[in-house]
Amino acid sequence: MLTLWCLFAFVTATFAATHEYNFTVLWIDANPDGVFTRRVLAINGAYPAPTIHITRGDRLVLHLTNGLPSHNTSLHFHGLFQEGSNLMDGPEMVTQCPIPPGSTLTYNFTVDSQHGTYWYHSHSGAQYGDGLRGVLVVHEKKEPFAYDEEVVVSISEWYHRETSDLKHDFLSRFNPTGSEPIPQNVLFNGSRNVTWAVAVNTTYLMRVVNTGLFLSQYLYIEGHEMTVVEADGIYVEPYTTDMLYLTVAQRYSVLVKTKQASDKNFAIVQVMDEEMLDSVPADLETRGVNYMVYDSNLSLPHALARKLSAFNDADLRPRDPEELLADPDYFIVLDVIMDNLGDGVQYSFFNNITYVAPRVPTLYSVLSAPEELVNNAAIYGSNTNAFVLQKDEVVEIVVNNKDDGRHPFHLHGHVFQIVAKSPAFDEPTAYNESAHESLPEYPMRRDTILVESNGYMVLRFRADNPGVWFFHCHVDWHLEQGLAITLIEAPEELRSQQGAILENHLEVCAAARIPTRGNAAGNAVAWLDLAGENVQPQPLPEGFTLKGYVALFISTLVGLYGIYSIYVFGIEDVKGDTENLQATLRAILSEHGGARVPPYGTRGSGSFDVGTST
Ligand SMILES: [Cu+2]
Repeated sequence: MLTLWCLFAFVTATFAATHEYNFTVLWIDANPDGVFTRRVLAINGAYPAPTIHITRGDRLVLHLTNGLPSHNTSLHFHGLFQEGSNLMDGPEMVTQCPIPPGSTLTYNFTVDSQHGTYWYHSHSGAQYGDGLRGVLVVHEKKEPFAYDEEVVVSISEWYHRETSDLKHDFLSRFNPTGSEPIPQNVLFNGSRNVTWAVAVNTTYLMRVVNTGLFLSQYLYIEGHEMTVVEADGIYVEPYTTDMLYLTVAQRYSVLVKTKQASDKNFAIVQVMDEEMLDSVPADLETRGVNYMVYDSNLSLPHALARKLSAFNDADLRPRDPEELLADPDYFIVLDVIMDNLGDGVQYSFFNNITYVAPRVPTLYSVLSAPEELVNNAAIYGSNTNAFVLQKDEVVEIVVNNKDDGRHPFHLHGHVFQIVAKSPAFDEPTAYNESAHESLPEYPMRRDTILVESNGYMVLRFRADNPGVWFFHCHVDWHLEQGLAITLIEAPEELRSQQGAILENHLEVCAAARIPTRGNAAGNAVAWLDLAGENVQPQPLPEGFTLKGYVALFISTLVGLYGIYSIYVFGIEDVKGDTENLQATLRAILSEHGGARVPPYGTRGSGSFDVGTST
């Protein structure tokens, strides 16, 4: 047995490769949509960011240097489980400190149990929308589907303004309805009007990723069908469709078979999900048209408008079916609402808590806490929406969307089973277990899923991956508004697995002046004392505050004074008019032989009497 194990270790060590990258993030000027030149985030001076290809079992070592003058950064590898490497997951203040300008942080991990299409992006607010995002493909030595060539496609929306400016205006009391910034365009592989030269009679594996930060998109190729074979890293039974719908962060791999003849070129059309926009400006181009080119001597087609539709991803069937996780041990029921707090800004809430980052990254709190307190959610703060899970528990997350917008939710460190997913409703409709007679026997799994307007969804997973994992809306405007919870999964196992924080990570925190020990308030002495922790703003006051009463009193006084002024000056005018009129009348009458007109005021103020003529 030992010999066998040694042989296995030898084989793995021989064939597993290490891919090492040095990425320096910088601003450069670029014009991705061909309309407007602006600063974009580039890696080593190049935009768009490169696609990383590795094979399952390989190690990825990525040294990320922040070359920006004034913004922090970070990197998350979306969809990767980071089994045993939670410190490498990337979201700032969850598993690491933000990387300040001039600092370098090394991400170093292996991908042992996953294959398929993933992506990497900054996890510092909405920053990746400026360009710090790329595709990451984990190849399998032998894929379970046949194809001739592979092509990677990223789609996203694009803004002409930088995300930090947009965020400033978005999270503002001057935007009390929380209207999300409206993008100017859609991009295809970081550009527009892209041409893709294809060969006849060829099967392409097209890996599609929505690397946007806000809008879902529809995608179709005129005259061609697409056979879905992978969703979010899960190989699925082939499912043929003529249109894809991808929320931000979702991925599909599709097989596209080209035609026998090259007598025509075809449009590849991407369309924004307009329903996610609060308003659609008349001049907004919601489509992007790219081209599948069979023959470059032939003209490019005009794309026709199509009825947009999305298949239900819960109907996909994993190629390696996993039985429904029955009888959950731990239930998390989350109600989504949007509301304004006392500063006038609109926030997003899970159960009336809007996520506010702690003073110490939550993973570091787990690693530095006294043993007896690691299971106590209180030390992780009152505004981080922290839930402590025990190893191997079956966890059920119910999301009841009481908002009339669509939200794509993402869980770090896992794929979840889609146990229930409702359609959209006119009025908020919460999950009601008794309304579901049967649950799927072998549910679809993925890591990012859309909850419909006023609808609900039910997700389950086994807490078998110790770590601090974020669960949040991937519309980054909503994440900026606080739509996130923190799962602290198997903290005791996590501590023995991760050990100490790496020296390099401590250096980054020191440079960012962020403590690496203590509870959410940074208190490493009195662990249950959270004085000084970051909290959400006070609620909007109910009824009148003292300030309100003072304002009411003053405005009442001003109002009364106004009425008094109208009375005084208004009557004076009338008086003047009356006197003038009487004087005119007297003049006319005296010209015509005279008549008696009493002087003004003798019949009472404000009235007059012309008298009787003689
Ligand atoms: Cu959202």
